[in-house]
Amino acid sequence: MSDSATLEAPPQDAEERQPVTKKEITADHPTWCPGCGDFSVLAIYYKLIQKRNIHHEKVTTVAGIGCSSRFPYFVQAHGAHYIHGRALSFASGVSLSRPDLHVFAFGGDGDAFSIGGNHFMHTARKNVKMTYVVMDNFVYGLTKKQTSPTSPLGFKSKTDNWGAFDRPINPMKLAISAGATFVARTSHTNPKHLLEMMDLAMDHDGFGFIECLSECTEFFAGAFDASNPRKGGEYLLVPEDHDVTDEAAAYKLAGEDFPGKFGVYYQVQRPTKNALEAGVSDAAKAKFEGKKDWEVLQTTFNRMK
Ligand SMILES: Cc1ncc(C[n+]2csc(CCOP(=O)(O)OP(=O)(O)O)c2C)c(N)n1
Ligand code: SF4
Ligand SMILES: [Mg+2]
Repeated sequence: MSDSATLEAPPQDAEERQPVTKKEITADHPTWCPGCGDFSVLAIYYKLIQKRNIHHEKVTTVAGIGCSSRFPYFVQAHGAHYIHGRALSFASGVSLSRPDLHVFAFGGDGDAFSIGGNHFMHTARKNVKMTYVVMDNFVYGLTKKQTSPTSPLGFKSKTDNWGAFDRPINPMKLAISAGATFVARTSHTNPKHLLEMMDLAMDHDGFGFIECLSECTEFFAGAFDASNPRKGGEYLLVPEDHDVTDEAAAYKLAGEDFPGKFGVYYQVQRPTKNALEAGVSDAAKAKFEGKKDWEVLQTTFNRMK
């Protein structure tokens, strides 16, 4: 008898299993620079998975390319380190075909709003159920300091050594206007707040977007000091009387001068693409019930002949 045949199958009922431990969900050791804000975001992601007791086969971590996009390597679960800017298209496929999974996508400001800007807009408007955390460091970190779509005017980089001329995009305004149904802002310097935002986003039935300021200590050190009380700045929360269902109020909040406010700007319920298409995809799955993947592919190819 082979070894594999003697292995016991893991219990299927989550109730019977031991709570998820950090050891169980950590994979490779992160390779970021010392002090990089992404460490704190990853630590909070582990914490969230543990807090919510999501076993590894129930979570998917998808990312594009960039320092921040290295997340899937560090999580012992399903995941994909996908093409630069295309994380959301891959994550959408997973979300639509596997409603039993929690789909998390991570990335940087370049991945999300430059090469991936189009996918961001369309995933938001389609309201595909997932949580998307953008670690915004206002620079391309992995490729060693180029101007990103969120770099402030005058930022000197390898692509703008005279200082950036182009008006930066505002991720919060972009998300709200594109149709995201949960839009929040947080920072790596406030892990408690970051966990709170991720918890809320995870419970949201729709496309949940979080802009998380995450300092690139190597190429844009001090970028977020104005929001860090330890560096003489102020971490101001969204006022308690802010109505998260008021789109105009959310937009106004997003227009405040840097460092702005932190918290949930906008949250509404709108049918997800997942719910709207469930009937169509269930019918397609039923049609191919019992067939192997290659047989499904073969059927499709045969139709093209
Ligand atoms: C199609 C394609 N174009 C360009 C690149 C080069 N590239 C890799 S990461 C990156 C930008 C990374 O910046 P960001 O998304 O902000 O992530 P960070 O490293 O700052 O976390 C670029 C331009 C690539 N890998 N693939
Ligand atoms: S280059 Fe910047 S973003 Fe990349 S690991 Fe280093 S500090 Fe972090
Ligand atoms: Mg970046």
